[in-house]
Amino acid sequence: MMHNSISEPSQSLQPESGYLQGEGIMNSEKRIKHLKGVFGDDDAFNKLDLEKLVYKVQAHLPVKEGTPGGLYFGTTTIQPGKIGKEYFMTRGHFHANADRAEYYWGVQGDGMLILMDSNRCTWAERMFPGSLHYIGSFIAHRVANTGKTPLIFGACWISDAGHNYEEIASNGFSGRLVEIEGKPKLVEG
Ligand code: PAN
Ligand code: ZN
Repeated sequence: MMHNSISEPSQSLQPESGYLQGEGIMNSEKRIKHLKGVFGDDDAFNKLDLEKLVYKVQAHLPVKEGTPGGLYFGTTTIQPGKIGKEYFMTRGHFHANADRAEYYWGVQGDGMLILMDSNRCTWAERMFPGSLHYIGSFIAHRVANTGKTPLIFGACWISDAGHNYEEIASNGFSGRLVEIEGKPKLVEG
């Protein structure tokens, strides 16, 4: 049987800004106060305004978390800034089902996708408008804003991926992205 109906989509995505609008879009924010222990320089961290916004996430989560076969879609915006020498960045995570992959892509601004495998080997890929990043199985991922304007990136991940934040909260990444002589550099620690 055919349904003779043409409808408008329930959600929309502004291509320039990654902004999501419509039914059931989830919004969350991470301020300095939510990011204790994420950055290496505690003295610099403690001097900052606890309410300062570091990043926000918009997401469309059309199926219940953990459903096999579904997809999630999100936009993350990271403000420009540093804590000590380290750029503002996301907490970073492995997926709870660690073999679940994800795509990230750059929308606006300049950044770095920091990746770490299960042997704690860390590397980074430059992010820019139009850059495309396939984050394979068993790879922890976080993004730093290395520019002077907001860094916006898109993400698409599997609805039964889940998030394991504990591993990174306990052991961190093996490398940190810091600014040295005005340029981003990955250093031990
Ligand atoms: C992204 C991230 C988002 C925020 O949607 O969840 O960029 O980063 P944290 O979750 O590390 O705070 C994603 O990777 N989803 O799986
Ligand atoms: Zn992820």
